[in-house]
Amino acid sequence: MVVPTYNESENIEWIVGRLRAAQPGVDVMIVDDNSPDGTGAVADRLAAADDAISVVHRTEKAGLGAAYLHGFDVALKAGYDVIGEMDADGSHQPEQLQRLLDALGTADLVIGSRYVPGGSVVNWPIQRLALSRGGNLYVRLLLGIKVKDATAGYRLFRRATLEAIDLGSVRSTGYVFQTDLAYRTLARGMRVTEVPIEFVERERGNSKMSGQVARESLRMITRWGLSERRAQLSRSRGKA
Ligand SMILES: Nc1nc2c(ncn2[C@@H]2O[C@H](COP(=O)(O)OP(=O)(O)OP(=O)(O)O)[C@@H](O)[C@H]2O)c(=O)[nH]1
Ligand SMILES: [Mg+2]
Repeated sequence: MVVPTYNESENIEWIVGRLRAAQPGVDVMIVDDNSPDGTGAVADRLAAADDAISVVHRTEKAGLGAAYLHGFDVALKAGYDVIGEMDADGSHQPEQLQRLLDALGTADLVIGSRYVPGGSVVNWPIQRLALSRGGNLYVRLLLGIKVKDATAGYRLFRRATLEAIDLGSVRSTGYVFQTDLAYRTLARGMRVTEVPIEFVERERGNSKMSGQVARESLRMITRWGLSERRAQLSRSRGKA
């Protein structure tokens, strides 16, 4: 599991401890963007005490997408067959990882979803829920995909999936990165399965969600949606 961190010193030991307890067979890679709050040093201490934990230190905050691309690259080179994503703030419960693992048998990408039956969000203000639901609706309409929670960040990828989706050409850095990867997986004809999770709002530390991150999402989804429509149009002209 790749766990990106930026200023999660209050959370990282707690969440990694829970993950190691819930899934002793799963290795953990913390990817820290030189957090000013010292998260990187806490991560180093955890890694020194447990061979299943490793740390990738990056020089500056460059967004969630960039951190994941770096982590995936290291994990692919290390030979892992299944590579996952999980937030460090407690929103993704390690005790529910088994649900994602169970679904992997028939999927190329498994998404822990808030918006399929049985999924839920705990402690989100109505505005935050509206932004997330609205964003997902926009994604479904513009991209024409059926995924209910395309922005979710609790995931498992098969190695073959990450190898197929051309990570070198990914440009998204904020949360739209998640949508980008789901969209690329579907475009390759690969199977995406959603399993319900209970997403819990962070109790400690600060959100990195920002207007800039939201604007990047809107801009890129619109751009992909328009080129999808153009491709459909030229396909139907070709048939006519
Ligand atoms: N390495 C790295 N990690 C990041 C970056 N931005 C966010 N993260 C991590 O990505 C995960 C998700 O970010 P959050 O700030 O929790 O975003 P969020 O879940 O939408 O916001 P909240 O609802 O407030 O929790 C957390 O583990 C963050 O520490 C970044 O630029 N670099
Ligand atoms: Mg969070």
